[in-house]
Amino acid sequence: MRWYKESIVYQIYPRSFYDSNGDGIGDIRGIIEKLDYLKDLGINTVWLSPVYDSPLDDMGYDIRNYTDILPEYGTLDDFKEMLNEMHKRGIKLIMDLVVNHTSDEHPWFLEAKKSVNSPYHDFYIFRKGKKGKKPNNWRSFFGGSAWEYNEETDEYYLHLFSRKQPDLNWENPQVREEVKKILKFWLDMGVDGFRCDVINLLSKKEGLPNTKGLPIISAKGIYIDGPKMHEYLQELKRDVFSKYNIFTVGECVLINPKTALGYIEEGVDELNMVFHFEHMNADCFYSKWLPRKFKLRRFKEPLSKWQYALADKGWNALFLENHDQPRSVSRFASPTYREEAAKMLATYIFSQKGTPYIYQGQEIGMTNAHYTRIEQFKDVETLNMYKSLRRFLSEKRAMKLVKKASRDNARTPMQWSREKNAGFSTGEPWLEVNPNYININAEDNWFDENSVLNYYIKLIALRKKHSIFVYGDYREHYAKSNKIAYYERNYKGMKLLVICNFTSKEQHFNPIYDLRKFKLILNNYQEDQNYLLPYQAKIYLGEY
Ligand code: ISL
Ligand code: CA
Repeated sequence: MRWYKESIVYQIYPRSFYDSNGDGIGDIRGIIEKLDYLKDLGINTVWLSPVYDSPLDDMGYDIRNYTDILPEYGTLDDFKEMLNEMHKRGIKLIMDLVVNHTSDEHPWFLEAKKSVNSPYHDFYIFRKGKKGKKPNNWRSFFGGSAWEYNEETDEYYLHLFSRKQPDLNWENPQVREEVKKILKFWLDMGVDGFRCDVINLLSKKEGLPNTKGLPIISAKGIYIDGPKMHEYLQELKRDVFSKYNIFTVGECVLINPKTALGYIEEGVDELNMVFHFEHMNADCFYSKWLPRKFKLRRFKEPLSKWQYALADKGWNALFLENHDQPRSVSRFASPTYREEAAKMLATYIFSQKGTPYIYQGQEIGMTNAHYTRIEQFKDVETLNMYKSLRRFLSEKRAMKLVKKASRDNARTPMQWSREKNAGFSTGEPWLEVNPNYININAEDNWFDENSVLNYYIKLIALRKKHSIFVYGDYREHYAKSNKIAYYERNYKGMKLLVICNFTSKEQHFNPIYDLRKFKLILNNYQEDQNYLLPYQAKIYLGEY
């Protein structure tokens, strides 16, 4: 059974989820305490962002030891207990697999950088500079050159992310063997799969040629979806993945459906599904750092394109948020209608065909951070970008961009209750809590029957009850509308209609079908007229 199709995933960013011991840092025992909350929400899979030993330059996406837990998060025994408690509740666990790079404090790198004769030197990508210049023109995703000088060997090493995240050399078979050992370590413990971090960056084109054109975008075929991607993934599948009944989702930078099918098409199954980011450009040009006004068509078009392209061939991963993206209600809707919009956005995205991913706090409609000073931000990308932006922008303008785009928008502590620090911690939180927790928190949501949380609970329950949500095929209406989103799903003589208003005005539209023949199974308002209220969302089910 392809169980991943019936998964409903909840992403936990452990540092900001729940602190069990008052040190201001979320931890594994904190997750254990909140498992009943997740069970009540109705999710059946957790994706856990990294809890491995790490110096935290990139908050855990820089791993120092792949088979141990960072002490501030807990111990391996805590981890095993958490896994066991999840399984008892029917919740599967997928881990974050970060193997494009390690931390520069990983023992392999500490050895590698000492000498060209070190057995670990070839675990990483070292190159001589060219006439005092960097080996090539590649740029880091976090700004600046992707090369850092290493004095001991008089070479540069490649880091597509921060300089504390040296890229592994996947050409080296020993690296691949080590990765397989890591995978087996966790899978043999009972872990149910992996979210594979920037997986389509593993293969770098031979000779590491310069990119020509816009940075990063022009890296397709060079270090994005490079020439040996299939070889590497096939090897992992053959030696590890195929031996377990697991779930894999690859995070893929700048990917299109055709390339994605190369990895995920049923029968190929190198990965079960991928995350693409095309709809994340609905309010920016290619990158969050180049914002523009949100436009519904720019949101719907890529999502529909993926729905049609994958249809019966592959499987979609559906998401609005993660730990790298600003909060969806702050980006895609008006703050006046925060609750209506949070429910509407959930209806729109999670009723499509694919596996839904809810990022912690999204289910109560959490918003972007309130920060106004750069000192309040902790994320390495944010701080690097701020420094670069300040070279040509005033402090005010740079801050405006940072406020909009920072990854810390998603990383403020989970808002559990009206208690001090939103009930996240009794100590000083590692990252400031958003003061709007007085109005936005899980406890109040729980007791309010019309809350965002209770809407998510209903939506998830419907998905479990009617298999049309999972298996129905997808057909879009009003594709060109910048105001409403409307699509249908069809399965075994049933039809589902999903109709959403993305504006703060009433919208009149032709419903296409005779709605009297359908049952309204979900509505984010009490009222039900023959037009749509601001940010209204409705789902109808009927035989057809
Ligand atoms: O977050 C981004 C831009 O703000 C993306 O470019 C992001 O860096 C990219 O999607 C890769 O993300 C993943 O790998 C990074 C890590 O920092 C992210 O948290 C992770 O999701 C490096 O491991
Ligand atoms: Ca703690």
